[in-house]
Amino acid sequence: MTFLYKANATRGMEWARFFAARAPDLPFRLWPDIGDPAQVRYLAVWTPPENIAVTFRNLELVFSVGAGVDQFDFSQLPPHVPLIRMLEPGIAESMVEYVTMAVLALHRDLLHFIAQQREQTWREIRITQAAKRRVGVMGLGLLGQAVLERLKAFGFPLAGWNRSPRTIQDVSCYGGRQALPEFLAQTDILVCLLPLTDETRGILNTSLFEVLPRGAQLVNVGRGGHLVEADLIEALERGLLSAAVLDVAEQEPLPAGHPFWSHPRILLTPHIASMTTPETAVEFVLDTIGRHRRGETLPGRVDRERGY
Ligand code: NDP
Ligand code: OXD
Repeated sequence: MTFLYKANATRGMEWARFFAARAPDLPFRLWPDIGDPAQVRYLAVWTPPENIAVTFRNLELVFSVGAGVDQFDFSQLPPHVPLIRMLEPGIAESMVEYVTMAVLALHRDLLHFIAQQREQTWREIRITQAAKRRVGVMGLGLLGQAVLERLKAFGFPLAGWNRSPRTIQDVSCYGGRQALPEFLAQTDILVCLLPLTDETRGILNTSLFEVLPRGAQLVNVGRGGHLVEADLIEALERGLLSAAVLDVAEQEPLPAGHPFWSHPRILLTPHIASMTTPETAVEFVLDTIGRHRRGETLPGRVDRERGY
């Protein structure tokens, strides 16, 4: 019986160390050293291997090493094998830091000041009070809620939009598609923390940007597929949006020559908003394996119908 890991190799070595310490009886293998595939009961992956069901015929659990699962083709996974997304605290902590950084950078016009510094221009821009900058988060799951909780400290008026209704103290919550325009119309900085599904693909597009207050700003930390990239460029040109912070792109790494590389109103990072922490990830994975063996419910189990 083995545990197979297929993701970032350097972090995989750390997983191996924590496995050896915490679960010495469960052999841990790093891709591509898969050993006997019939022995693989547990698989943790970022990009899934091909023919999972045929190659690993005795699989019991598949883990995503990230919080998102859109990289999986669910039809390739045996229906009886639970797919578990990563629920370890390191992901939320680093996401909270990143979104706080992005919202504050946009709120305090950082992109303007970077450009001014390059031009050796010393010019002030009036400060907008946090109380007058409305921040709205799309997706009130684990990460969206954690982000909103931290943003409360700055005094921004906060709102959130979600598929099903939510109640969060000091946050105006909007539920369902019909409530989206009302949510957008009062959002100056829009943060996307949705999962990528058939319903959310391309949601950040021209018609959405047109409902935001003119000159609104965008933070996309969900997935590149949420954003229609050409629509963002056009929205920046038309002044519908004034700036964007993007951590994700439709194609990663971003191809050479892509307009995002050099756009003065876009701050781009290479999908680093948050990262799974090996130590706590191993804790989570081992806890889940224990629960599975005892026939208990599995936190993080993906609902394949919903797509997340
Ligand atoms: P969760 O599953 O906890 O939350 C997702 C939330 O989105 C839920 O509240 C859900 O609503 C809501 N939602 C789903 N579909 C829709 C829809 N069609 N319309 C409105 N709301 C919807 O996920 P997490 O918060 O843990 O993660 C969110 C995403 O963040 C991940 O899927 C991943 O894509 C991205 N991510 C990006 C990282 C990065 O480094 N850039 C790192 C980690 C995650 P409901 O309550 O009804 O289920
Ligand atoms: C994740 C990610 O989904 O890193 O965890 O994007």
